[in-house]
Amino acid sequence: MLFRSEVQDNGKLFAEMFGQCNYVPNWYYYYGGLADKIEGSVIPIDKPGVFNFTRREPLGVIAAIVAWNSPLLLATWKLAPALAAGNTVVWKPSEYSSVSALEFGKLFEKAGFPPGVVNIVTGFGADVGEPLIKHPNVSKVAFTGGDKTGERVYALAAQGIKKVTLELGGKAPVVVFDDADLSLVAETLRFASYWNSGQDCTAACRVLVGNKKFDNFVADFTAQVKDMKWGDPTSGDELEMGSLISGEQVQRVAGMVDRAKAAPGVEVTAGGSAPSLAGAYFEPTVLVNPDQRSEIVQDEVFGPVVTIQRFTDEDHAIKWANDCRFGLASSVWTNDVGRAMRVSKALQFGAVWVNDHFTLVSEMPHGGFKESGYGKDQSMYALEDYTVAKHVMVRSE
Ligand code: TXE
Repeated sequence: MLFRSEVQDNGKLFAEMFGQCNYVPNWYYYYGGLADKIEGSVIPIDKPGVFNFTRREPLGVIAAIVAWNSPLLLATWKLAPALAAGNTVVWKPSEYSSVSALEFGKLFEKAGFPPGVVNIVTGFGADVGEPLIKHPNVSKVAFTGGDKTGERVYALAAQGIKKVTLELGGKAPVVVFDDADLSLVAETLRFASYWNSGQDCTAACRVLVGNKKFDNFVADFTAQVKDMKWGDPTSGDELEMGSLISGEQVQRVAGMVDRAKAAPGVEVTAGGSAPSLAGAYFEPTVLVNPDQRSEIVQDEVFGPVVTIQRFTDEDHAIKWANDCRFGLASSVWTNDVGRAMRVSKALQFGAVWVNDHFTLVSEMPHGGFKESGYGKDQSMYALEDYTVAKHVMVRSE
């Protein structure tokens, strides 16, 4: 029921959701194991007769407000560490995808969580999300969503001086050097660019390729994309892409692609439009040579669209990769370890994969630079973000 509800809510493939449902317990397992390892420290000071220590304490009530693209997984990234740190949570799923939250909530009851520890409220952001943020008992807001909404959430939370973590949009560059294994890149991006119909903030959507291998890569990747199987998410396991969340999301993506196609020098090598099918579909699309300052390169599409640009040297690649207001995820493809270390240091993104893209694990921090927000989901960093340190000094003589 759980994964079916999410497929029906947002058009995700069964296979994707089935995988996520098998994946989500990892986070509860990982943070369940950390719940009794939140330590303070005894700090020696040069002052006789005084005993000095710190404690890490829970914040209280956490408002967890999440987006629709991976509702259960995004909420898990907040609930698991928040609960392990001793907080209670009020979870507001997106109005587009609330069913899986209500289904998942039943499991907390089944697991014996006392009433009031995990609470779920559904509804629109302005009607339910804003009063939740402003509630005097809410100590922290953990938000995942668009950058404009993130700005609004941040401003509201400031009124109560509440802690905030913001997981906002992304525009992940994929920097492919001439010595990279082009087939590996093309095969990996066939998944990492179009998984969840590209509606993912870490999606590999902005490819930068060195001069020498540019044409080969465009040909390889275009062949991969044209070979993709996509359609009705309930119609078979061999599919690689389902539908988008809604007709308006399709219109939004189509508008951005149409404006990009109209620009001089841009070539569409795969897809490029919404097929005449019932439902919210958009063809897996590849656009070649858009201008660096164009909307399709600078703004988050949040759809199955990949741009490919050519760079001349390492400095040029880094400059264009960083020339973006987002800073969530990125990848570098090279077999030169020195270059991999140099470029991963220079990239202004919260995650840099080398010869990979999209692998996310509970142990590693996930969170952005710049307008992709701040604070971390996952890892010990997230656990600490759901506690506060207290200093206690005891006169002992
Ligand atoms: O976001 P919205 P959506 C981003 C993704 C895209 C967007 C898509 O890049 O831009 O999210 O999700 C609630 N006060 N990420 O359209 O509109 C709303 O009800 C309080 C990045 O859903 O921002 C929903 O529950 N709450 C991410 C949630 O905010 C408000 C991964 C998000 O809604 C509100 C996934 C308000 N005024 C998506 N307005 C990452 N970085 O990991 C809306 N909401």
